Amino acid sequence: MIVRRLQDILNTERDVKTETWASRRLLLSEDKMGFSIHETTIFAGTQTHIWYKNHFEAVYCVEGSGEVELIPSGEIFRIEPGTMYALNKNDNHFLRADSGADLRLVCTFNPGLVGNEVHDAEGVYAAAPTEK
Ligand code: 9YT
Repeated sequence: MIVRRLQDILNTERDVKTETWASRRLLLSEDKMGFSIHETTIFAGTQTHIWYKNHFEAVYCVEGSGEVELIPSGEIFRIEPGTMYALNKNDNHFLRADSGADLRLVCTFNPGLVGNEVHDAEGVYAAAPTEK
């Protein structure tokens, strides 16, 4: 059994930060579960372009509020505590956190992330190597 606590991975290599978010990677591909789980903070008032062409991601909001805008349709979905969204079509989108408070999300990826991924210029994470 694997037990990990957020406090144990803060400021380690499993704590990946960019200008608009911090992702605490609790479970990764190397844990051999077939998916990964992260606690992600999207910083208040920011916008991130995301397009996971190589992964499916499901996201559950536990704190804060914001919105997802699909590209190119412009359709907007409000995100607040209790909302789950799943990018089952590798949906290209903007993720925005409202100003005033950070957005706190639990994110799961299939296939699991290796651990050091950050978005490239197109909002993509590189394909994970095949799990052994
Ligand atoms: C919701 C989302 O995809 N945010 C960007 C970071 C990502 N969740 C991650 O790597 O944990």
